[in-house]
Amino acid sequence: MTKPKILVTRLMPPNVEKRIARDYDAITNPGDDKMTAEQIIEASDGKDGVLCCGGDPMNADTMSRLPDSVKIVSTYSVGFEHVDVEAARSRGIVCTNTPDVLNDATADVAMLCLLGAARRASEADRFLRSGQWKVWHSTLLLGVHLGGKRLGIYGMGRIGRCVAQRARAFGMSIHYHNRSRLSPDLELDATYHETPESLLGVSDFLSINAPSSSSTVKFLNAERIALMPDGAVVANTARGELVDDDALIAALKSGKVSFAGLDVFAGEPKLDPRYCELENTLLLPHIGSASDSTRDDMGFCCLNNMDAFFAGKPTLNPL
Ligand code: 8YV
Repeated sequence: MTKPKILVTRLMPPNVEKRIARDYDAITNPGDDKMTAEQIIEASDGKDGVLCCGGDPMNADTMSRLPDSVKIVSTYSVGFEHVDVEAARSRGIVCTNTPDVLNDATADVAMLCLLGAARRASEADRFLRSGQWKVWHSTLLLGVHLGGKRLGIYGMGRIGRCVAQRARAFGMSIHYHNRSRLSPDLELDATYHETPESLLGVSDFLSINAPSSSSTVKFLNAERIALMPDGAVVANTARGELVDDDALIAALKSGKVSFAGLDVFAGEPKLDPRYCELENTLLLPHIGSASDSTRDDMGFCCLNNMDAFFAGKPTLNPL
């Protein structure tokens, strides 16, 4: 049987590359440069499918210009704001993503952001490395305690619920806002807030876990930050676009927000340089899903979807 022909826009982890080489006739990207829309369209010539990554320009224009041979676009990400699913559908192209396999890894990094920011991990690391640690004293690098605090989770989907599970073990009480209230078996002891404003009013800590969409862009703006308890801690492992950077930076400077742990940035890999000048930020280069097994599982998830598609079966994670 001839192998399906696919384009893989970025270098994959070795275990994923091996499976691609075994089961597909693939053009891969050993140089690993981010491909432009033109390059993706050109390299898709004669291909049956495209395995793309978060941030690849799979917008309406690209979808409209992909060769007719392309029947499936499988993104190596759970977020799919870069994939114009409607434009794909209008051309009969099936799209899939990678839900679930990265819930735990991303929730771990959300806790890293909450805890690392509140306990000043990156500032403490810089302090030590730069030779400033001369003597212990009782008020050295005091942070904010998590236990007994209220954690507001904006977006109580699969990842948000994994954050809640971890935060309970830290002694935090869980509050959340979601498009709709969860069923009791998923909500557990968490308190539902019908509006983001109500949630922010009780968020000593805030974890942003909602997808990027027209209704969530700049969710965390100056008006909403003003509703938060003084000295709140903010973590974002979802998308940078959900934060109004001017507003958060002003709040970090005034102390309204005491600390922020950020794994994602609007326009990344570029970020607002003012974040780097602030001591009260912990900044990570979008490593939410970056554990060895998770990145393999994301690749396998894409390939499971493609395998099913090319076997004439329904895909597992259709968008
Ligand atoms: C990825 C992500 O690092 O899955 C997502 O939506 O944000 C991350 O897991 C990235 O998008 C990989 O393509």
